[in-house]
Amino acid sequence: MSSVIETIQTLLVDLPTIRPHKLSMTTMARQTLVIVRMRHSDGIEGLGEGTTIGGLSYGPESPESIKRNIDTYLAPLLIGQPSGNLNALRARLERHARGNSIAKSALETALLDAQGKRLGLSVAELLGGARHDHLPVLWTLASGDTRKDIDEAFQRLEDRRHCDFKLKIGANAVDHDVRHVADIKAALGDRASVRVDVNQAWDEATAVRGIAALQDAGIDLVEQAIPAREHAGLVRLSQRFLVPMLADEAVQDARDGLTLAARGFSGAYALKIAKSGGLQGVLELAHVAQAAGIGLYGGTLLEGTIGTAASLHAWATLGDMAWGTEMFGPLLLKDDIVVEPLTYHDFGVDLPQGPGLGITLDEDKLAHYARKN
Ligand code: MUC
Ligand code: MG
Repeated sequence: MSSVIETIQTLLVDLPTIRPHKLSMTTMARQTLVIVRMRHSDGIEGLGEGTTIGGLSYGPESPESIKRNIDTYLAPLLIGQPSGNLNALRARLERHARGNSIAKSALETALLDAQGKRLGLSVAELLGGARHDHLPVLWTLASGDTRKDIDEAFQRLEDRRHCDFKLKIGANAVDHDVRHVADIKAALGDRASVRVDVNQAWDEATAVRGIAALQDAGIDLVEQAIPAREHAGLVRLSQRFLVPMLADEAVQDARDGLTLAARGFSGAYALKIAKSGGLQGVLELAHVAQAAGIGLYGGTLLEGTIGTAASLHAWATLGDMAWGTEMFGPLLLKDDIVVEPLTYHDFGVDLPQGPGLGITLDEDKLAHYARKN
C-alpha cells in the first residue's frame, strides 16, 4: 500500500542572534523557528520550518499561532492522507483553511522533503531541476550603529562572504536614517551595492523626501517604503524615481503580483516561501513577475537552515534573479539545529545536495533549544 501521513509534530525552537537585529518595527535578540517533523507510514520523515520576525510585529502569524494552528487545524487535514500527491494536499489545505501562509509553507516544505527522500531526488529536482548550485547572498547591516555597520560590512567583504548590503531603516527620523545610509555608502563606495528596507515605516510624503535623498546618495534599491496595502502609492513611487522599488510586504502571492503589475508597478518583487504559502506558491509569483518584466529577489523571513534550504531549492529552479538573494538567516543565529550547516563562500551559498532538502537534524541541539512548555 502506498504511504500515508502518520504524525505531524511541531516544535518551537528559540535561537539567540549573534547581535541585536534592529528593524523599523522591532529589535530581535533571538529568533523562534517552528520546526515541523512529518512522519509517514513508509518510515520517511519530512522536515519543514515556519518562521516570522518579532512575534506579531511583522505580520498576522506568530510562532505560537503557527504551531497552534498546525496542531489544531492543519495537521488533522493531512493525517491519514496519501503522502505523495502534493497538489491534492495543497488544494485540501487551501479549501479548508484560510490564510496562515507561514504554517502552510512549513507543511509543504515537509511534504516536499519527504517526497524527495522517497524518490531519491532533491527538492529542486522535484520542482523540475536546479539551474544554479551557488546563489548570491547579501548581508543585512542592522546593528543600529553606523560605525559598527561599516566595520561589519568591511569584514564581510574581506571574508568574501557578502558584497551586497541591505540596511534596515525607518525606526528613526528620516533625516537621521538618510545620513546613516549615506555615511555607509560613502565608506563602501563602489566596492558594494547598498540597498535599504523601510519595512512600511514611511507615509508617501516622507517616502518621496527620503527616497530622493537616498537616490542622491547612490542607493541601488528601496524596499517597501510605505504600508503594504498602499499599492497605488507604491506604483507612484516606482514611476517617480530612477532608483527601483522592491515590493516586499505588498506582494504575498501571485494574485498580489498580478494586481500590482497590472496597476503599472515596475521594479522588483521579494519572493518568500512564507508569504506565498510554500514553494509552489512562491514560484507562481515568480512566474507572474517574469511575465510582467518585474525583477526577482530571493527573500527571507530570517528562517533557520531548514527554511533557508527550502527557499534555495525554489530559487535554484529560476533563471537569474536580478537582485540575488538574502538567504543569510542561519548566519544571524549563534547556533544551529542541523548536523551540517549550509556552506557560505564567494559571496553566496551552495545549494544543499542529496535527497529532499539535503538537511539532517542534530537531535541534541534540537532538544537543547526546543521550548519546553
Ligand atoms: C524583510 O522585511 O525583508 C529580511 C532581511 C532582514 O534583515 O529582515 C528580513 C525581512
Ligand atoms: Mg523586507
